[in-house]
Amino acid sequence: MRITSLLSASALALASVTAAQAQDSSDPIVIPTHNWSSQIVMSHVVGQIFESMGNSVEYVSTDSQAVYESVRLGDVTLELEVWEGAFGPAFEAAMEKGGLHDVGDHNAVTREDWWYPMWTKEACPGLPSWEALNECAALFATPETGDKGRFLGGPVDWLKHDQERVDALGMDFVVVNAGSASALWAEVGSAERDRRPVVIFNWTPNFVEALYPGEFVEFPEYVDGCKDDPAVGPNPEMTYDCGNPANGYLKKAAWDGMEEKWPAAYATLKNISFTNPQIAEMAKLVDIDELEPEDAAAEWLEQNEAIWKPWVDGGA
Ligand code: TMO
Repeated sequence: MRITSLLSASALALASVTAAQAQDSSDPIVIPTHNWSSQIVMSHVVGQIFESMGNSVEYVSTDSQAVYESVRLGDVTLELEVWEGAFGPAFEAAMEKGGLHDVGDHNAVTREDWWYPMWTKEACPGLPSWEALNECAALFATPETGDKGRFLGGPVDWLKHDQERVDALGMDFVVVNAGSASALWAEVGSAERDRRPVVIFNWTPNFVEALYPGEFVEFPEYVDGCKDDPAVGPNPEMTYDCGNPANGYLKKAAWDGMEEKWPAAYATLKNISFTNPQIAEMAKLVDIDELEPEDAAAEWLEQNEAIWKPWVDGGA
């Protein structure tokens, strides 16, 4: 009798501790959005998951490099797409200062680099080697770039250091930065009509792979140090003489204070893991199907309950 009541008393105490821990703050969880579609849709997918758990959520559109400083300071709560190629250095620098941490990887392999639609290779058959691309530079010349080839890079905040790479490898190319991701897709679309050779910045997972067969240019392989140590890579005097990682990570990051303030949402965030096809699908819902990001997220959640519901139920 005594043992039973003792047991149930401690079971009760345990239950109430668990309940107290699972109580999330009513303050909004602040989720940053950037300038490419999968990240915006994924942010709304996760935001709507948090709302389904009773949390309140606020979205802020932010610079994709400066966001790591904002997460570190707790001004925004988390970041859902930390791409190794574009954001690895900013993420790692912020972690060294302290205030944010790695909440684990998505089940995805990423690559971000110079890319061409397949018809380009008919005009420049030595592709995908970067040396072959460079020998074909004149094929990519435009009035804007004179006798050099034009490489259409992404918006500047993705900080790809393309010009440094062109300089370090002695390439006959001029880097032009697109104002938006959609300007990249417009370039491929207009080149398709007369099968004009183009080389642009692209990445995977993305919707593009379903629409245009293509390949990444093969640069000298990425190795640690090539972005900051001149001695590393084929040019002993310059940095950035390599491609981006061909098997890059895609991580989630959170403000260190998130777990204490929103323990249930944090537990769910830890469980969240999207795959390459799921991420490409999120981009497709906006870039091909032309849904608004909120609606794309709602649609994704409706079609994929079996994937995300266990992240919530198993989350506490
Ligand atoms: C960061 N991005 C996926 C656009 O390369």
